[in-house]
Amino acid sequence: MENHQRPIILSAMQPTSGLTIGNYVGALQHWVKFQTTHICYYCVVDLHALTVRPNPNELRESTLDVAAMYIAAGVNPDEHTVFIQSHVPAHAELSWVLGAYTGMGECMKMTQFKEKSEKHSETIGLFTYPVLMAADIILYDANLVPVGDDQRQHLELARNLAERFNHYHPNTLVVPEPYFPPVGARIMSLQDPQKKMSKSDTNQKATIFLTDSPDDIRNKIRRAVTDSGTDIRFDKERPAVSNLLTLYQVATGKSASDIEEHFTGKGFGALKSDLADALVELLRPVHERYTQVRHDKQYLQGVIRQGAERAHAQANTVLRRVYDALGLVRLRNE
Ligand code: AQP
Repeated sequence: MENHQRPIILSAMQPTSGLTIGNYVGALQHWVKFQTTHICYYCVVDLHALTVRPNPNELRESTLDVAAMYIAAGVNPDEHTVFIQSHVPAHAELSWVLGAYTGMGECMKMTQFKEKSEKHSETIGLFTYPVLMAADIILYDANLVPVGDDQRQHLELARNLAERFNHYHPNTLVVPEPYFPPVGARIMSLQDPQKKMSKSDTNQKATIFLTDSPDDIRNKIRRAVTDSGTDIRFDKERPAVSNLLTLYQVATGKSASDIEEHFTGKGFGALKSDLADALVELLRPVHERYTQVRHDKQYLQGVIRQGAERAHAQANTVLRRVYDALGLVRLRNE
């Protein structure tokens, strides 16, 4: 196995549409922080998005939207690798190998498989999605995978598959560790606090997109559902208010106790108005950079071309190691 100086990170998002404040809080903002301590691979997983059969023109656009948003949020593509999954065929190849080590029951019990099968057709793509995700991670010898709480089961499978493969073929794969953020690991829908905020939610009022205008943000926060009762504090029994407070905590960086003190004696109107202001400020620089990057087609193409080359080199090293361990025959000059 290669001996890198810094530990390696792999994480990714699906270009099923533009990114949400949930994606930002649960993952993207942490990707940015890890850049000083890790070697980072940040991927746009377009092959995963195929599982919900997106419109081709929309997929083409949103793949570039998501790559541009990584950079706008602060990912540095000069020092780290920003790439598109379909540009590196090794993802699909390793996924096939790992499929031979995955039990049917392991995929069957995945919550996302059950939920998405209800919304879309029940397909082999949705069923084997977590195996492809394991391949995404394992291909880069990733030590750490920063993700939101909804990815807990998928990460567990990736770890199990790496360990199982190593049991049959010792010292071949790095077993990845998940990183779940201490605050905001699961941001909930603004319209139904029992449901995770999702970029593919059909109710536009439920989700704040990173590209939403300040007016849109203010409107969506104003219309967000609240719980019964009037006091404003973190409380598991009152998930709507807790969700708004969590967003406020992330946007301001204040402690939970300072926030509760700040809102003592105030009503939902004050919470919503302060939260909307804080989110608008949080996203203002992201908006500005996004507009620049997304419109600079040549720059973006350069980033993903360079990313594809770097990712390809790393992924092929690991894939070759796997093929050798499995006994697949090399061509003479390889
Ligand atoms: N609501 C959320 N709160 C915190 N983190 C979240 N993530 C997603 N939603 C939230 C994290 O964002 C990363 C990228 O997610 P993904 O693109 O792989 O797909 P997902 O988890 O299925 O996210 P969405 O937004 O719900 O997408 P769709 O609607 O396409 O299924 C992951 O780290 C995820 O945990």
